Amino acid sequence: MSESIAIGAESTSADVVLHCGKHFLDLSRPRVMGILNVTPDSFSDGGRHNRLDDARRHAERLLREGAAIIDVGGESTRPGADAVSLDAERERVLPVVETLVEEFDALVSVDTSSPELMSEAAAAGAGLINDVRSLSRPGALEAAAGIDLPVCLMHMLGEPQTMQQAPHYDRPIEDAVADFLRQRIAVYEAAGIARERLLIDPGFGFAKTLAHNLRLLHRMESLDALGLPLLVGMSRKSMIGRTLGRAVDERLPGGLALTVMAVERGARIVRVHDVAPTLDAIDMAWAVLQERSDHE
Ligand code: 8Y4
Repeated sequence: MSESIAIGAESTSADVVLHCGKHFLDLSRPRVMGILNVTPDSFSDGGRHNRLDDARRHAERLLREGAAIIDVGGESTRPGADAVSLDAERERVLPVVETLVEEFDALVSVDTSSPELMSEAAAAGAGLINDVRSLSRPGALEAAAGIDLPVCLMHMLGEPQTMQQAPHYDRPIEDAVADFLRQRIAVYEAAGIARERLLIDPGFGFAKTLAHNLRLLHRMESLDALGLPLLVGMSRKSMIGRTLGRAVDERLPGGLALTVMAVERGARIVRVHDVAPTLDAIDMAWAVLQERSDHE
């Protein structure tokens, strides 16, 4: 019988356990983050109670299908979407965070750029901060530093409203993204946010052309060099729509292919709409990848 000897982990970000408030998130294998939009363009617009009811029902399904995290967002970051006031965002997001924490004991991630909402969501029991603007709003760094939760640091240039107006990089996209993340990590650390609290995300679809997005996924292993757990969000995005010529509701198979490629390149959290099929794709890919780490 041949012996397999476990040698040190190949990836520096492997075997991390993130401390997310009262939850521990074991990233020794890839996990699924389920998307819960509470924007007016999602679900019913039949007032507060219906909205909360719809959010609760959808979250229950995401959790039942195996999501480890629920990402709750109240601002649409689609190019061209209207800016949302703090009051409107707060009123959409906070009741949902409270409900998911109280009723389901869920690990909730709050998708916001607002420092006030970060603090309030943390007080309501959220376990992770997901800011696509990487704490660039005034007061956001300080707010996040004052909250003892992990923070996802995502690459984007400019604002969601305008970021897709001819994005251009003078260097290979993966180098530009890695440098941006490196610089931001230094800023975060200087502000008192420990490296151990950080996740990194290449920001697929944010200030990137189709060619940028495809290349960035292909070269994503170069971001692993930063030694932090990698989160990716590609679910239903236009990189699938443009490549395959598919409408938003026809992008799942394309998304599953991207998920498998991301997991193979080190992704430890995949942010998606379709949890059950994504988890199957991840579990299948992961089973094959065990052969790599066991026998190298
Ligand atoms: C169809 C459906 C077309 C959704 C586009 C979209 C990311 C993220 C978003 C991401 C992290 C989106 C909040 C954009 N994307 N957070 N948030 N990473 N960390 N667009 O890639 O889903 S919103």
